[in-house]
Amino acid sequence: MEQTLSIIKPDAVAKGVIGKIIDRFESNGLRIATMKKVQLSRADAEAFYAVHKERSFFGELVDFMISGPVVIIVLEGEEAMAKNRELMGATNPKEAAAGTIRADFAQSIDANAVHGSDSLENAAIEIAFFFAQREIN
Ligand code: IDP
Ligand code: MG
Repeated sequence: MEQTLSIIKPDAVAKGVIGKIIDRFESNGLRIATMKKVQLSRADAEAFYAVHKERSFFGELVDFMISGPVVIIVLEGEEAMAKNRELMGATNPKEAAAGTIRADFAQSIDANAVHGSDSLENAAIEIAFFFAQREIN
């Protein structure tokens, strides 16, 4: 069993598609191990996306991630990390395969509905960034 981190980003929360996105996970064999809806601080967003701090879009990304509440989810299941990335679709929704979360719910490369850990190593780091072990079940 693997665990991975998903974030339903402010655009998708504002659109009212939290339930529709969670349904994609549960319908595809991913279990919700824990979740919470939070407003990230600027410091939270900068720390979470620190790997991207040299990228040209870092400032925009942080501004976007704190523009409204997000839903942070630990997904669990067989090959959860790769399965979640597959369900998400490509970073740019215009390039995302039909039927993926980003193709169906996202408009642009910055407001792209969901985050998903990109490796098991990063999944463990990202889960620990947001949750204490006792909150995960
Ligand atoms: P991922 O979310 O598919 O893993 P990453 O390359 O890790 O994509 O980028 C992190 C996030 O940064 C993306 O989800 C998107 O919100 C934002 N982003 C990536 N590339 C661009 C860009 O070229 N312009 C604006 N935002 C971007
Ligand atoms: Mg990424």
